[in-house]
Amino acid sequence: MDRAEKGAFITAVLFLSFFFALIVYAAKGLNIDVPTCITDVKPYTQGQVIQHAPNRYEIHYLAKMWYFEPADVELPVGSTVDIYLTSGDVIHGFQIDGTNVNLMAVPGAISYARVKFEKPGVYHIVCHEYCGIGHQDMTTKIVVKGGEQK
Ligand SMILES: [Cu+2]
Repeated sequence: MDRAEKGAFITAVLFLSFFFALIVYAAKGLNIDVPTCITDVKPYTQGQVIQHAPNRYEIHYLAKMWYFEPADVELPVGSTVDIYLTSGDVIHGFQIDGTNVNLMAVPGAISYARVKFEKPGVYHIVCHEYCGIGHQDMTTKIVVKGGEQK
């Protein structure tokens, strides 16, 4: 192997190892893992908000052409929320702006993510997977209230 080739090869391997190590560290050390597909929650056909304790919520989102259920949820600041997501028809996307929640709504399956809302404000949720003629209007929001308003 040419010396320059060898150098480029070693540099590439070092870079990729570094990136890979950081991703593993984020997932295992900081618990910022990829969304889970879960099997221990029964499929549901209605969206709902369940409160378990002060600041502890569970939201079952149902994505359908072309809306999310429940729509416009209000939560107190500091809430930790378990997000469950399924679809009533086709594949939809689900992204909560300002957080790293980015899921797919798959009919027959349930996606799961946990998120903590540390700051008050309006968190818009958009469908980012093409789902038909009304796709661009498929949004909802979570309004987080309380604490110090800026
Ligand atoms: Cu959609």
